[in-house]
Amino acid sequence: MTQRRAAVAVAFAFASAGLLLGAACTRGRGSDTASSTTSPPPSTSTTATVPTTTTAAPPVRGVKLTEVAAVTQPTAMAVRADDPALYVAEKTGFVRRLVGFKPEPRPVIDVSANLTLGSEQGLLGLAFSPDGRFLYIDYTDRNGDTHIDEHDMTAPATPLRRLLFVDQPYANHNGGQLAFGPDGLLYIALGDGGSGNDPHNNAQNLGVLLGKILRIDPRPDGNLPYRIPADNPFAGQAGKRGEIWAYGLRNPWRFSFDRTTNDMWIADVGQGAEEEIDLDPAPPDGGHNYEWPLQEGTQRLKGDRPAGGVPPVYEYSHDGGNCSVTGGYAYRGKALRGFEGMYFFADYCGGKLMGLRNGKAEDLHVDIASPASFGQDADGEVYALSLKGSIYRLDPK
Ligand SMILES: [Ca+2]
Repeated sequence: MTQRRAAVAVAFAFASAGLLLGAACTRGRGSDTASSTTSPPPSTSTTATVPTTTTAAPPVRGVKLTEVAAVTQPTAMAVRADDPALYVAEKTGFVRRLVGFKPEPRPVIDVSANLTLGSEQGLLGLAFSPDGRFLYIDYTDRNGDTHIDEHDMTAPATPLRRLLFVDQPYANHNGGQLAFGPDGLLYIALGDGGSGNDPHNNAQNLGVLLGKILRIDPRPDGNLPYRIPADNPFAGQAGKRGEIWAYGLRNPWRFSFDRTTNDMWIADVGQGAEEEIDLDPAPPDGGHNYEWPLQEGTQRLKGDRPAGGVPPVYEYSHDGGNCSVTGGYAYRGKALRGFEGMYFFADYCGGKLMGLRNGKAEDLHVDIASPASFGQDADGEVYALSLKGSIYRLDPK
């Protein structure tokens, strides 16, 4: 499926360019022989089905970008129930409310005094509780450690409530995505802690939170800041963290749920060679091992494939200037007829908008400067966020 030439020099060049997203940060593996594994498309996935539209209108000719807003270094976007505004996280520590795509002068949240701002650090994610009352943010503090805090939208003067603190051994691979699933629970992305080749083997260690996606009920339980759902895959198992939903991840910077099918899409940033997109088909059942650092994509890195490991549904190499996958959304809006169910993503360095469907990705011939993230509004329309400061809506060409 992919070319297998190591792109170490290219990777280093981009790594020095102030990357946000945890691209290559270590030596290549020389003449490693790639695993013979292939990564077949999920034959039973609901994403393989393209729903027909209810109208007879023809598909649109293509996608173009419309710049709708200008902010500072946007890293994430969210919408809130019964609120027409868009909420944007700025890497520098502000959550902005955009009304009619115009940022309000006062930020909703300001954690700018409590941040480190290395390339993969800062304010990295935000998500609203399904009822819109609470806003959750993910940021790295002055020591580079991860905080996930809760803000009560109905009591804005109340200090942030600390939900989760995770010590980060290195500056890179902090994850950052927050999203509520179709089950109403909060999912949290955490990278492997950083450096290269996951030196502490965090991603395969079910006793630690790094290198995972977590699933929690964020409301407190007595003195406990959150609850662990009893049906989490490792809940109640000795030596394993009950918060863990998925593991074997390097830096799952962005993940999302298909709002129609509930498929879970995970874009896991690769190291020196392969960028990967993983899929937990609906109903997502969790507990899956996405194989990092034993494998990078479908290439052998530190060991054999683990029993029950799940290879990516799509991977691409660093050839041609790619460096770091930015995951997006399966399209469920109305404007882009013919794109229903297509998973939009981009590469942070390559900058091309891509669409994945039925295991195949196509170049949509749209260039985005430094695409750090994507967003989805209440209607399912999708936005691309450029770290250079623009928010673009994906519109019909
Ligand atoms: Ca993997």
